[in-house]
Amino acid sequence: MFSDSALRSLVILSVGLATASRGQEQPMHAPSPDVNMTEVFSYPVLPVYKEAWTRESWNGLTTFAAATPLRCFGLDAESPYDVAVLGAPFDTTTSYRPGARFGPNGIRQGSRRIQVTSININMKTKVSDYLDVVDCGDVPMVPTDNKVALRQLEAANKMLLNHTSLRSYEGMSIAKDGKFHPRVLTLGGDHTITLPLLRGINAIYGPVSVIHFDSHIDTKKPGSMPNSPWLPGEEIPVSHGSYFWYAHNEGLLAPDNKNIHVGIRNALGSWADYDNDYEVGFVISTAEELEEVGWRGVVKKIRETVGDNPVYISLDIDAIDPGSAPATGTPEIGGITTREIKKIMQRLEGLKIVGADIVEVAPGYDTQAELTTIVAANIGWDMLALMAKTPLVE
Ligand SMILES: [Mn+2]
Repeated sequence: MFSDSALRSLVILSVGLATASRGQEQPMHAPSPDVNMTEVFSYPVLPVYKEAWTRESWNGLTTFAAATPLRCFGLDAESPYDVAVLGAPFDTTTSYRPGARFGPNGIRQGSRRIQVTSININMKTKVSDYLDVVDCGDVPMVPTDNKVALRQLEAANKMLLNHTSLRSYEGMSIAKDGKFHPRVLTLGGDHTITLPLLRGINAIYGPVSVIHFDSHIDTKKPGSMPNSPWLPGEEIPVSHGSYFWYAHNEGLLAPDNKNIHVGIRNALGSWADYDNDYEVGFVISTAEELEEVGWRGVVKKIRETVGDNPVYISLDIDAIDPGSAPATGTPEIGGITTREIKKIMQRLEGLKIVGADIVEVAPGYDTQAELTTIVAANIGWDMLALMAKTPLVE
């Protein structure tokens, strides 16, 4: 056994020998007394480090498209903005593979190479020139009670929408109260979240036309499936396949079939589901139709359907072909390509987009290359560009 002092001598001797063998250099980990590390990491030596939120595309805290992070329900509740990005981490009404509760942060991660301050070449715009976009983080949604979780989102969304937006515009606002309100881009979450979101939209604008990108129609009449597990008279909970039926029944959708599904290709439970879908208020553009008439034909059909109505865009990532976007709960083959969705988004310019969501991104099923979250993030970025290009005036 060595005594403490003997051990210390031995260590010093070893370091000395190692130093000697490298020709009298200082030990590698000893900082040079001439370097002031505080100075190195502070302005003006390296100005990028002055702002704690500033980041390269691969580091730092992650908000959607590098939007300003804001504690929208807490300390920053009074701060004005034009668009709030809101995460809705909820997946307990999915019918097949769960996992969309991780969607919001997955989409933020997928957005690292796009910024609200960068130029969108296709859309010929720079979002931050027209809109102040903030990222409000995620609404706490309890995983053990869907009714409570959906109420939490409804309350949060209404809180954001009830603000007056930072910017106002020449002309009359299309809002019922004549004021300019912020718009919300919600990152889901399974598709049921669209129901509480539309309730908030309805309170501000009244019924709106919905452009619904999805491989499934999501208008299923509760209890209509052939082997319904619900007993007669039982209250049937809303799901990600039936929320539009509820939205129609609550008067949230524009009347006279001014709503459209785009990308439809799912198997139906029964032929009656088609009739029911029309009664709920939609027309259908199938994925096959897109192949036949091209993006120009689909854009024409969308614009003819929604007319001059206020528009809410709801995009289920399963509308996109699973080759490009595999990370979702109910994938269907034969979907929209990323080039097609970008072209369609671009040509929706001029529509009065009052809000939007991107749902059903379940990053657990994604590739190591993060394909799905990158697709979702880029579509969200185009949605912001559409909002930037059209103020909500009469
Ligand atoms: Mn859906």
